[in-house]
Amino acid sequence: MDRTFVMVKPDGVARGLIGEVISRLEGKGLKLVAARFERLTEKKVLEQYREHIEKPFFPSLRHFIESGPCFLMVWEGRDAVRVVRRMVGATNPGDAEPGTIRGDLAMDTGRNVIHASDSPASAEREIAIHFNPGEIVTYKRADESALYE
Ligand code: D4T
Repeated sequence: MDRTFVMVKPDGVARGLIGEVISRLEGKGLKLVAARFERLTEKKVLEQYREHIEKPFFPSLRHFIESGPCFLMVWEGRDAVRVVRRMVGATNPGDAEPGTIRGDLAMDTGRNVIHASDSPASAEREIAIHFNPGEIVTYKRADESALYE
């Protein structure tokens, strides 16, 4: 099983979309293995978005992410990184397919509700930024034998 890092951004928190996001991922069959509500420090935002630091949109992205609490999660499942990215949809919500989280619930690239890791290597890196190994729990979902062959 793979793990991926998912974050409801401050716009999603302010709009009351945490439950909707969790519900979609749970319904798909992914397993929530860690979660925390947190207002990210500047240090964590710089680590999280390190590949974007030189980009023109970074100052506004950073200001926005630091503007309010985020809901941080780790989800587990077969091919979890790819599956969640497909459920999240394109970065620009105007291009995101209907049925995706951004396609259904967002209007603007700078307010696109959710972040999800884009590769297994990013997932490992991002999970380590936000969670200690001890915060990630192991348990069985009762429906696992019905979800996987
Ligand atoms: P995240 O990283 O938030 O899951 O988004 P994506 O993986 O889909 O998109 P990204 O890394 O290219 O962008 C990171 C983050 O920056 C915001 N952003 C992006 C922005 O505010 N303006 C922009 O022009 C771009 C490209 C949105 C997502």
